[in-house]
Amino acid sequence: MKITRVEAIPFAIPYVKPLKFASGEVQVANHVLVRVHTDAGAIGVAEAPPRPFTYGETQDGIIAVINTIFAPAVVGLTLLEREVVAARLAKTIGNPAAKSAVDMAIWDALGKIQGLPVGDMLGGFTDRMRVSHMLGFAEPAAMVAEAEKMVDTYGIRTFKVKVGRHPVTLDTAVVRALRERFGDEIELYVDGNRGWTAAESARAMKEMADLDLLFAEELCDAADVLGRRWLVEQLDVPFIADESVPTPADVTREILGRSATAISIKTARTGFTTSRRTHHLAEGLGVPVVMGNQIDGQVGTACALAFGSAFELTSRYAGELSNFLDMSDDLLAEPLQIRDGHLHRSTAPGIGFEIDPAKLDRYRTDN
Ligand code: MUC
Ligand code: MG
Repeated sequence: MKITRVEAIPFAIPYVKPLKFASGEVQVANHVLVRVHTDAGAIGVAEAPPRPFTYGETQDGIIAVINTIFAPAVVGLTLLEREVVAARLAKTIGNPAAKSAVDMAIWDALGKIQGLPVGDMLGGFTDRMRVSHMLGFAEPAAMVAEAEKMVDTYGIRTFKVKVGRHPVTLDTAVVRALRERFGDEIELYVDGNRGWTAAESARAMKEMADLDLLFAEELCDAADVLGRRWLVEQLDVPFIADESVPTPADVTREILGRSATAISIKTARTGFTTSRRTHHLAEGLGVPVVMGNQIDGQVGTACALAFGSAFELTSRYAGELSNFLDMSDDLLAEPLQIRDGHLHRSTAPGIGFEIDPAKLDRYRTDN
């Protein structure tokens, strides 16, 4: 069960509908497929999505850090030494998506060798998750039309609306239009990706006070320490920390500092090993968790689904598992299917997906 090689393969798959939000936009999934080879023959697979506007990583940077630092650090270890892997990767600062993909590919290889689904190895709480869909910036009518399509085609009934534009009424009008169109048929929450100040956020939340929001996420920057605490104190919905909590220590700081009252767990930035720590911490602190999406492809979504379905706390709310629907294609031999608002995780060993070799050949950019 020894790790013999780690590959980092760049690929590019265009989005049919780019996602736009306050901190950036994604037109093409320029991700990195990570493959961990073992002496048992099993190959573990995961993907790393570079998000320079969130964590500073780039596609080239992810490949470089894996090839030059992470691969030499883990080759020779066994798949059971995941804490040794974590300690060695932690010696390098940052690079959350690169570290997470290596970690999840190791779990995938271990599951394949053991003949066990990773979701069961992690906790096995349920076999499915409710899906929440993210609505990126557009005109109100287009955002309502997209939500209608998601309700009609996939049965999705939870929507996270991207906000953070100026004037704030651009966004509050969208949320109002969605509530008017669907009534209490849908759950709604908002994510500002730090686009507003604390005062703008407070004003927007007052304007939306009658719209029955489930959560508000990262409306203003956590670096505005007192402003954010002032904002969070006056809200009557949980305030989710997302990009401000890439590590368990950040979760502790934000929650105990009263700058957030809920957290987003993203396997794309904390893998399985650190996401498990973050989950236990959230449970101990008594804060709600939402499984977030780092604008993942289907590989990353299968990872989030495996983790989210493993625990009661991470599967209580709908998980953000649908961004892949906006991509023109993907790498899986059997695409993920959202039905009746749910994604069911595979019962296959490992994370539970197979890469289609022809698709990888088509989209990889290193050949
Ligand atoms: C989200 O929840 O913020 C947008 C930027 C990022 O890093 O993740 C996405 C979604
Ligand atoms: Mg967010």
